[in-house]
Amino acid sequence: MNNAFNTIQATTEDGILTITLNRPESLNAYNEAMSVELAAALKAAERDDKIRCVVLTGAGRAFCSGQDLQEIRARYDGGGAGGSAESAERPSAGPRESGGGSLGGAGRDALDFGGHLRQKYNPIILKLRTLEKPVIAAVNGVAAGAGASFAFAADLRICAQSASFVLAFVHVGLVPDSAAALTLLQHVGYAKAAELCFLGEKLPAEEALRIGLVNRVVADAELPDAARGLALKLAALPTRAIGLTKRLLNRAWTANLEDQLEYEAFAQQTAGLTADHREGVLAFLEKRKARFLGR
Ligand code: T3D
Repeated sequence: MNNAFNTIQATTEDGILTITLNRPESLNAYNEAMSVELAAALKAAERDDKIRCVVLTGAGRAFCSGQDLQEIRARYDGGGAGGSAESAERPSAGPRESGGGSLGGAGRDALDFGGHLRQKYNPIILKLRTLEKPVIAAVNGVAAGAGASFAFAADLRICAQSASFVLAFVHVGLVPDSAAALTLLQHVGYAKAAELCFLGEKLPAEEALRIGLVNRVVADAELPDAARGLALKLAALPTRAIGLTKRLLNRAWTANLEDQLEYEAFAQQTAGLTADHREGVLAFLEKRKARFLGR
């Protein structure tokens, strides 16, 4: 994996791609450059058969503080990285304020929040959810706003004891995005999802574990090793079967029983033709440990 990145680090070892969001001075706030680099790293993960598990984590004391609010402020001034290429290039229609910070200073086209989500967030969430390899969020500290959404979109969440989640959108007058409302509903149900989104209060890791939002909580110092141990375990399993299982889990939210059963038949047909399926059966019968190759 090419690690010529500025806002993330990407390292591959033992079949595990570890992506570290790396803007610790802003608690790894998500900006234009990070969106491009994260998309590139995930695309590479998708294409590289040697990568059999992805770990997403943060540098410093946070996981990710969500959208870079400095970048949003730049939009008020008619500049910034938001929105479609078209709207970003078009000059602001409204009068400008020197010094910025006021909504009134921006033309409406510069404030293309919907376009910004479609371009910079939605493809990342789709990739995390549809990548046919397991994705672990190793939540090392606070995960706020879309930073929390990224963690919720991962398949598994392992947290440091001091980590927390803050659905911070409400504090800046925005709605949960990057599928947070959907994933939260899936993980914890309506009542808790509504409470977390409406109030935007900090949810500590232990409480997140209690309500089923995260899979494991470990001592802060143990997080890197614990995440690596889990990733190694997953990377040694039949990757194609796990990828197909991910498809089944994703479809199950909207499928009816007949559709799900039919899709399972397709998925099982595909899995049944993999080398790893054969290896699993033979290893069982020969009373030895299976050696899965991800094929
Ligand atoms: O179109 C669109 O783009 C819409 C998309 C929206 C998606 C979203 O994610 S909206 C939500 C954006 N995120 C937030 O509102 C969270 C803002 N941050 C916080 O609420 C707090 O920082 C935390 C709860 C995450 C952590 O609090 P704390 O007390 O541990 O740290 P702090 O002192 O607030 O922050 C430390 C530094 O990081 C500080 O900078 P400084 O003063 O040391 O120079 C702070 O300004 C900076 N920082 C934290 N979050 C962000 C940030 N800078 C830019 N953007 C941030 N999101």
